[in-house]
Amino acid sequence: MIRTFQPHYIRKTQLLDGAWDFAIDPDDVGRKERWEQYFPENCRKAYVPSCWNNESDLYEYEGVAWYRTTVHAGDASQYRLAFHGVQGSADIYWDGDKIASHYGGFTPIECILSGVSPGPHELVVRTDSTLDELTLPYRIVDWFHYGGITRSVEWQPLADAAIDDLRIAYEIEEDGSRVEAACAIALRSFLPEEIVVPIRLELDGESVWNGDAVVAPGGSSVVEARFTVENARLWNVGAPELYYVRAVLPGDDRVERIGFRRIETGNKQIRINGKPVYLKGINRHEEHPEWGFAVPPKLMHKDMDILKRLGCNAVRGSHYPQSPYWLDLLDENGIVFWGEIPIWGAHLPLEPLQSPVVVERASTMLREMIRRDRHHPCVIMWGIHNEIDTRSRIAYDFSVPLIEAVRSEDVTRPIVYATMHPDEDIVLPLVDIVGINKYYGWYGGDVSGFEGMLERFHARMEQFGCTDKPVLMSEFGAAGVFGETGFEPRIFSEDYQNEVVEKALRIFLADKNVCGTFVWHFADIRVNLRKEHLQFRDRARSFNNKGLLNEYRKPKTAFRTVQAIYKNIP
Ligand code: ADA
Repeated sequence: MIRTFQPHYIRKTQLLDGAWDFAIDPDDVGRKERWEQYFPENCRKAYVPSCWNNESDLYEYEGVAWYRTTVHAGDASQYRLAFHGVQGSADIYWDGDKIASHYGGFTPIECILSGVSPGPHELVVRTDSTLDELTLPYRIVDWFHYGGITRSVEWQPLADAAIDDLRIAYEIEEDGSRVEAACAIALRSFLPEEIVVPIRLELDGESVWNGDAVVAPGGSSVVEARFTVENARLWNVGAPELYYVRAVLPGDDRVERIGFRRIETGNKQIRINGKPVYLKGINRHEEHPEWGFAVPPKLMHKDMDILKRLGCNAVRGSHYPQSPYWLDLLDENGIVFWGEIPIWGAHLPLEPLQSPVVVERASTMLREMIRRDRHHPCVIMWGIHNEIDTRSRIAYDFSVPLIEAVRSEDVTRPIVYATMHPDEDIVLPLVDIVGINKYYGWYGGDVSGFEGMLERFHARMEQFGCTDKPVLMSEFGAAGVFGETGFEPRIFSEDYQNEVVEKALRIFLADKNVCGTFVWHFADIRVNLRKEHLQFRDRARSFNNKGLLNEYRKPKTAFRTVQAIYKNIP
């Protein structure tokens, strides 16, 4: 399942999920020679979607792999093929021809095929999960960066006139609930003659706009449709009011779900629909020891249930775009989300930030994430990077094009990043919200260090003229190995973790200039302890053990403490 709701009532969707032929290719032979020759001898089966690093013999494999399946086309002669997550570099081949290349892993790859004959066709994917100096993330990173086709693959026959995109923008009248919406409906025709396509737009099943589009032979066209919602029910934290917008053509349709709400920042607050909200948050990697990044919907429901028990109203999608299904669940439960891309900087030198390749990859990823997620009301801010060396001019210059990329797609949401250098950061003025990652009690001294750090940071914000900007504690915590308890709070015990998290939360809550906290982390995650990753040798069991839950979602002592604190915050 890609979404929690049905995105089409007319257009048929088939998921190409299942057992595909699979072969790893450590020497990249398939690229240099013909993959057709290479494939059959080495072939085994892999389930799509999944991560190969969850197979015991490929536990640590990083590199190239090939996938192959047969797709049976029906009567239609044009199709949409969409990959919702292929890790790293991906090349897609259809009957031997390369039809798409993509870099990323967490945003979709869409191919439109025309002139398709009925019957079987060969679909091949080459993917390369190698991390290096110029990849996102950089080669040293504090999670396990799994390889594979990690999200579902969609196959849809298209009508002769089909919907390419439905984009909804809206404004809410100041102090009111009247919503003015403008939709851009992008159409595509596969016919050799000019056509006039009648279009209907529905809001929750009621027709709100009708019109026609003239589409040139084999061309495309964008139509604007406007409608007004009087007395709109606004979406908010804990008030998940949602609307379904559906564009309908004679042979095709598309449903987008939206929630209307206004986000503002200022006076050190984040306001939704004019009211300040205190973010009771958690960082969440989309990861599990059995599924890697390919977390199934059932587990997402469980994660959601746990978050609600914890009393959370906010999630940071650390550190990459998370599944649309997860964002749908957040929309439906009135929980806000910080979306970000995998620029993880704690061990990232400055050189890659100066590379045009990295800037281009990051900007593209931001744009793709925003295009995919723009209608989710839960998303209230876009994160451009995490813990890069924001003491440097290079980091400043690197941030500028990323901010431009975000602004070119979305001017309605604030931009944020997480700093690990609160005392020396110079990038602060560029963004709307600043997150601080600090680990007093774990790295860098006693937990009481947070008090002085925050005092200095607020002074620094004033010095930079950022007096109005909201400040979040975007990461803090300590490792506690599940089941490790005793009478004294020994380092690495649940007791110690509990003590650090509790003291930290109390300090942040007492600080009027902090408008939210994101505990690091939701659940323990696998990390990469290969020999070049010596800096992570304190990760017992090959896990980052700072989860409030262990990797199988069993609560540690700190879970109950955070729960008691979060549930007490109005
Ligand atoms: C950083 C980083 C996290 C994690 C954490 C830790 O702040 O952003 O991804 O690595 O530190 O556990 O040290």
